Amino acid sequence: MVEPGKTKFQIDLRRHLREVGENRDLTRLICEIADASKYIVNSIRTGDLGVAGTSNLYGEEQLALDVLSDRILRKRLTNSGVVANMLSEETPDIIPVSSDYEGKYSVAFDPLDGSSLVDVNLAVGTIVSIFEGGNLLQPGRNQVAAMYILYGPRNTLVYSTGRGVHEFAMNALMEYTLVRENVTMSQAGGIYAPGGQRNLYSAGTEAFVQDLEARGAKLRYSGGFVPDINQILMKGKGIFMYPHLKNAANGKLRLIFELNPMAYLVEQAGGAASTGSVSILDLQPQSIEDRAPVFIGCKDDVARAVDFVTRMG
Ligand code: FDP
Repeated sequence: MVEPGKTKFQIDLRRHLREVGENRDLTRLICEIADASKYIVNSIRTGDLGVAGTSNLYGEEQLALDVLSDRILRKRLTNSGVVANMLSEETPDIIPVSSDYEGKYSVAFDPLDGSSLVDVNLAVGTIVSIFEGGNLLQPGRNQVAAMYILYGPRNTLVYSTGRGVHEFAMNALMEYTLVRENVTMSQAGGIYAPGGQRNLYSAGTEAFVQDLEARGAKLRYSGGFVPDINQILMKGKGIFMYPHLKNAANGKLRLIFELNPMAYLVEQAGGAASTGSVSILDLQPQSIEDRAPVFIGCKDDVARAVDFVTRMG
């Protein structure tokens, strides 16, 4: 895909999408989201610390960063001309953009996941799930694309349209240029990122974690879903979990906004994502609010988690 004589760093996102043969409208949609992220980056760099209701130098009320990020994305998507419906983690209802679904896409997004980490300067991210047509309440397996943007020491964008998983980094001109093509995961790995309070783990999850530790797996957990998944995906090894808890049968993470897009990307890279019994991408959402427990990462690690949970709960 990279032309002889050209380094990978010269390929920007739009060109990459063209070269992998993506259609014009999906290319446009993904590039609009990438453009919107530049403004989110600026808001994170210069904005308030996520405290709604505070005022800036000029006495104007400032918006919490997650609310601001939501507005930025919504505006771009509304004006893109290729969106039928949108759904934001920030709002409880589907937002109709166009009644003509023909050739259009519907987009679910978490504009600023991990926003509670902004004030302590840890990495956060934007997560996006894309379907063809107008229906956003369908199994994640029907997604035609998924992506996230990680706002960390570097800003990176990872996308898949079902033709591999590709990583881009934002350069000094705020353009996304290709870093890695066709990211793949190994069968098993030595990292685990465990969400949720451990004393609330079920017997099966606790036994699984003890098994990981006995095998020498290292704890690598930031508390932000995007950086935690990015670590596992880019290192190509390990498992992230936010399991069913004694006081929360469905864990914490949201199916439509968080789990579906990440499961799509991880599966595209050769990994797996399961609730402990069912593949995340096969879940039929019942409502926008759905949550699900998740074990996501290397195939063998996820299979071992499923085995423990099946046997011990
Ligand atoms: P946050 O509440 O900071 O927005 O779903 C959001 C999320 O963060 C994920 O990014 C993270 O993986 C998880 O919640 C952390 O959950 P805990 O509050 O249980 O630590």
